[in-house]
Amino acid sequence: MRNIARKGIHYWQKLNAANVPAELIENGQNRVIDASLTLIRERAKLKGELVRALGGAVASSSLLGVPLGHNSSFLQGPAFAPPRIREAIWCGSTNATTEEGKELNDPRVLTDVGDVPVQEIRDCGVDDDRLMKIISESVKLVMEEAPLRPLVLGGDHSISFPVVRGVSEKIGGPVDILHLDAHPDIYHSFEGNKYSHASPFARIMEAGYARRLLQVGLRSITSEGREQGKRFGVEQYEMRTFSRDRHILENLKLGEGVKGVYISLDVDCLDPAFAPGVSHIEPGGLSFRDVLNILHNLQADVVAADVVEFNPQRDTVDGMTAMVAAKLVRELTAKMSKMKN
Ligand SMILES: [Mn+2]
Repeated sequence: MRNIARKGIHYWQKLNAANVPAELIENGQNRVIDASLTLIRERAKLKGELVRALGGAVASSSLLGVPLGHNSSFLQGPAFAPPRIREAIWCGSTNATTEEGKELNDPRVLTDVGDVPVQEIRDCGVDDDRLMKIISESVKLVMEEAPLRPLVLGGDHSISFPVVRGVSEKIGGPVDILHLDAHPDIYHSFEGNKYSHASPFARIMEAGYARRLLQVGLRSITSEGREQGKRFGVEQYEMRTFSRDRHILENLKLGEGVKGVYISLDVDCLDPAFAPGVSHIEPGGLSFRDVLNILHNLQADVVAADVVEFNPQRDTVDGMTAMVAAKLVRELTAKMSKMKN
């Protein structure tokens, strides 16, 4: 399972394949990529048409899975998260109403456009520069179908860079980002990988895709993490001062002067007591209610969001963290989706 990155024909050059024309591989890759984007485009189109025909929605969440785990520095299990989260969203043990009363089985509140077929694309030898572009493109295809707004299911945290890039390019300017995480994920690069799950916010900030970046829940931060934070003007809220900062964080107003707000939710922002199914267990985190208080009280026009780093291979046998990740998705859905008054 840990070797999913090495399946397929990534290393076909090493196979003494000099006689295989590069064109043959390239044409095949193009066909697979076209087919992948076509499926997302057509599903988004249908869901957009349905929501518009029903009428009344000004913003509507649509799930987009990005089952990618190979940019993790430790475990790759987040690649298997999207189907587990979907299963938990619709689990019969609870109802389909969010805490503030939105009905998830109303397509004007929540639809699903499926997954970017990450493993299938990588299996064809497509590299990360191109894969990241496909992810950005998929996000734009969802946004093309207003009032749909992408709610992305990771995947490791590396996906936030291409997702935010897609969002920013589509709305034509930077977003404000609320990022909940034990880690700042802002290393210039990690173990030589600029797309590492420890680096998405360095890529986002250097490209100017975010105006403000607020990081909340931090408790595993190195001196490089702090320096990079200063360099990019990041507002870093650490857990050690959470009791002091609580009042600010539970009364946030974001997005004034920009075209939208993005929320990136790493499941490990939560204390492992609430969410054991993550790759990087880091004690001393937020409670589930802390996170909900921050989200519920946030004043913002949330244009897109992600929930990342849930690792089903580390979950309890009864899938407790899957339910936790699913509830984060449900409450984010409620935050994003809006009906006409
Ligand atoms: Mn993290």
